[in-house]
Amino acid sequence: MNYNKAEFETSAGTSRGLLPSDRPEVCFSGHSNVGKSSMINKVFNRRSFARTSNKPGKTATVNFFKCENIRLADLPGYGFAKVSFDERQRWAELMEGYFSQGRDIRLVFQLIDARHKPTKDDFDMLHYLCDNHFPFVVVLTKIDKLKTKEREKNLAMLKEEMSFIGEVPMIPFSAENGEGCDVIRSLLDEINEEGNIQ
Ligand SMILES: Nc1nc2c(ncn2[C@@H]2O[C@H](COP(=O)(O)OP(=O)(O)OP(=O)(O)O)[C@@H](O)[C@H]2O)c(=O)[nH]1
Ligand SMILES: [Mg+2]
Repeated sequence: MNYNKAEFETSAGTSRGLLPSDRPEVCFSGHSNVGKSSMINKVFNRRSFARTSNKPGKTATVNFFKCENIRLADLPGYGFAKVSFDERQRWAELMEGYFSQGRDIRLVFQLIDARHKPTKDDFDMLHYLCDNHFPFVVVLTKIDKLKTKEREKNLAMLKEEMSFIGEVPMIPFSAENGEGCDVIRSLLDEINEEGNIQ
């Protein structure tokens, strides 16, 4: 896939604003601040294609991008405590809408911070993906922040904590130094080629 061909499509703040699902789609899910937008920027070689921030809760909308045959959805993060009740309701409506519309979701990139145990929200999301048979891979973000020893220890801990996902791949990733980018691109390339056949 030619990664330079990616372009921003639109942002949706409510489920009614979501684009119709008319092409193979991948999405980026995870806790607020885990690195979803940074990952998109790294994979697509852009500095601020998807907006990123130090402040959790930066992405409050579903942001759609397309590249050749596929569509990408940068999802707003979960687990951010300091938002109002109304804002949380809006988030829930948007995300429930996104996952229940029967969209042509070919792969969910489920991001988990490589430095910590998954949160309760992470576990809820992983169970949701398993129970509803969404195809997904786990991306372990911010791996550059771990020294070799810590890295080995954490990878073993994360494998153990998430053993219920079975054979689902866990991909160490860094938006800082690009580790794991090639694996992510080969997954995207495969889906892009599937999109060509139709
Ligand atoms: N060192 C390091 N920092 C990272 C990495 N990925 C993201 N960050 C930093 O983590 C912060 C949050 O990144 P975002 O990409 O905005 O996170 P997000 O998941 O999109 O967050 P929301 O939009 O709030 O859901 C930023 O300060 C990034 O620079 C990484 O792989 N390594
Ligand atoms: Mg974001």
